[in-house]
Amino acid sequence: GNFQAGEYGKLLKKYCECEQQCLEKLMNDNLRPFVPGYYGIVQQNDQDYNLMDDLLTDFDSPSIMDCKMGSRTYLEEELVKARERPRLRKDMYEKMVAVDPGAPSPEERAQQAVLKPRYMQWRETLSSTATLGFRIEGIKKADGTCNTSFKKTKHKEQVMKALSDFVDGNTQLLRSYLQRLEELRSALEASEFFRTHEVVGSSLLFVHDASGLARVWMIDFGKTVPLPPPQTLDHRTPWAEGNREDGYLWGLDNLIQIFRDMLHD
Ligand code: 4IP
Ligand code: MN
Repeated sequence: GNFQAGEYGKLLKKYCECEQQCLEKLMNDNLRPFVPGYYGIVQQNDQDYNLMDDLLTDFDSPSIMDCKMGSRTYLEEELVKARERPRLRKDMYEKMVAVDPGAPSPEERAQQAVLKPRYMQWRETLSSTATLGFRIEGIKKADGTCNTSFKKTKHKEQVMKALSDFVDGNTQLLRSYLQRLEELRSALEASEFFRTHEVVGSSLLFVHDASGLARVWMIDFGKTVPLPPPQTLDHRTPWAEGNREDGYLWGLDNLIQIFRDMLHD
């Protein structure tokens, strides 16, 4: 996989230059408390890794949820590439028909393949990414149960049910998460890094345990790229090709509202 066990409390993640650049800059940004601590590149068996904090260390039998943020899950440059040199993806066609045999167009069916942006957009509209600006990717609970079947979790009510199941109906946990999400939003709105980067495919990692400790971190910066200066994003304006908006804060606003609604606040 992408990970190797590091020293105690640390994690080795397969090297990605883009992610390395981001983590380095984030160590000097006000978002630092919301990302894993980063300690540079290390080698093991001829493979490079980024060394970072293992966010689960302080938890006892943690429950974990991965939410992919933003209204777009592929980079604009991937769209350009797919137009200039279209690459037919049989693997993505297979993943598509496994979920919905009726999804491919007649042309896609004939070639038994789809282009990446088409697959990514289909995933976005099937899930809550397109309508809420985030989607649940997976939940692993303390009792060992693991759920990654959220591909069709699209409507607000479905999201609420998944969240409520994740916290086992514990409203104190919902409150702790809500507070942390609001702190994160304030930090994002003040962040120089965030203003100057297109943040795509990045997740929020939710972690809690029976002690009541609940945290949220930003993870996965493999598709987070700097904008050409002086361009900046507000992360709320709807995307139109060329504006590079990613809908990250729009999604976070919606997620926060859902937590509030669950608490009847
Ligand atoms: C995956 O689709 C995810 O979107 C991956 O994103 C993406 O990797 C894969 O693209 C795509 O096949 P499913 O989740 O439906 O399986 P993530 O890494 O954020 O999970 P990229 O490379 O875009 O980050 P390919 O091109 O790597 O297959
Ligand atoms: Mn991810």
